Amino acid sequence: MSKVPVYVADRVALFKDLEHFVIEHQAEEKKLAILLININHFRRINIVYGYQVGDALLTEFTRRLRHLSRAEDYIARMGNSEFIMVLPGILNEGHATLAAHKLLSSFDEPFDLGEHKHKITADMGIALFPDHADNIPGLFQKAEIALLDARNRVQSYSIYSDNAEQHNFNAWDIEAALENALAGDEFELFFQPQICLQTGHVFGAEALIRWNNHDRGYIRPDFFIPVAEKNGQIHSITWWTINTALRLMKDWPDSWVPLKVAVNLSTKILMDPDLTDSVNSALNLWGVNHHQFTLEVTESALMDDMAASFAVLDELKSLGLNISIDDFGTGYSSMSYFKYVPANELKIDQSFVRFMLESDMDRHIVNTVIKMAHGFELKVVAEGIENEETYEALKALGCDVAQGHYLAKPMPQQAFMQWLDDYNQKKLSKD
Ligand code: G
Ligand code: G
Ligand code: MN
Repeated sequence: MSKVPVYVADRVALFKDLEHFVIEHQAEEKKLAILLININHFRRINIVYGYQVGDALLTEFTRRLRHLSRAEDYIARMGNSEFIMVLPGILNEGHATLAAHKLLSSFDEPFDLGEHKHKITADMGIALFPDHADNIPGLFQKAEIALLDARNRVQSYSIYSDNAEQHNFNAWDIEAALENALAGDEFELFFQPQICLQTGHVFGAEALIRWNNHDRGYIRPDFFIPVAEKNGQIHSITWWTINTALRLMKDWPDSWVPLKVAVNLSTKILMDPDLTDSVNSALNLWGVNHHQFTLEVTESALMDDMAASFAVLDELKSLGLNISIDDFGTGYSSMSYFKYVPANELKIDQSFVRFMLESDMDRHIVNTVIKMAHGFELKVVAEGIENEETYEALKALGCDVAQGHYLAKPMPQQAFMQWLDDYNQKKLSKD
């Protein structure tokens, strides 16, 4: 068995080592591509299985990279889960794209890690010489920007472009833009449907904020929510989300059961002394039944200050609204206190659901969480369901509620109402 590739510890030496590529390419018409590749959620593999299995994954990962590369390509490990590939002598950008596709699709096949099978995903940023920079450090910088851009997309690779640089928020005053977003009416609320797995009825929807900035288009919440949490704007954004969700759900047509709406609550808001009163007032203002409103709190938010957060959730729950523990399974919390958690619902993190058919471990985790949650009389929501097989598997495991691209992506109010109508029609004709 080959050894785990060691890091390139000395970046200066690496850059020097790669300089000859640039010199050779200066003389010819050909291009040079730098690929920066990162294995997603690698740390979790080390945590769940241990380093030995993590190392086996790195070894197999490197083998796949080598298997698809040419003799003249250069491969090195840059960090814990980050690799670079240098592809000399390519003719155009299309060749780099082709290589990216080939590499990424080689990860579709689950990794055989001794007793376990595990499916991974990776992101890739690509920069080209001489198009994007005329020296090695410059190319690496552009590849980093492209990698950041790739993380921000559905497609998991990105070639550097000035457009990608717009996602480099160091170069953009996102805080100032965010200050203007509410007044400028730049926020939109999308809804992603949730279905009762056992009956097929619509359960409700998760409300998800979208920021459509006048200058830069859609900016993902992963980017701007942390900024808003730091500068305090998360408060006004949360109240906008809650009030908009309640206002819009008043227009939803009747379904089999009164539909629920779920809103994500930032950790920063959970400790707001006015939280309970404000939520209560908003529900009364819009005339929405407390049982139809759900607040999603991440598992890690609860861990920060368990006693305090449990007290707040207790108060909210006693008002009659629903509490859902979001991203469950990623917070490494201990099982022992779960009998005390003031919640109605657990949402299994999508990273476990996504590959539960390919990964024995993920399926095992999902099954265990469902059993445990039911033991504590909590409903279980699975999100990140992308195909029918996963939907059926979850149904067979006794999971309660389903959410994911297989059913529908998050969408604006009008599209959501249309979707509801279509879904209910289809269901009627099937029953
Ligand atoms: O919708 P999307 O997959 O892009 O969401 C990315 C992250 O942003 C998710 O973790 C989601 O919970 C969070 N998010 C989406 N809308 C809101 C919101 O209105 N408030 C808060 N605090 N987080 C949100
Ligand atoms: O962190 P939180 O669980 O709130 O994140 C919810 C986000 O997950 C939603 O904004 C939605 O865009 C995303 N999501 C939901 N279902 C799927 C899915 O099936 N596939 C992918 N890739 N994302 C999903
Ligand atoms: Mn959520």
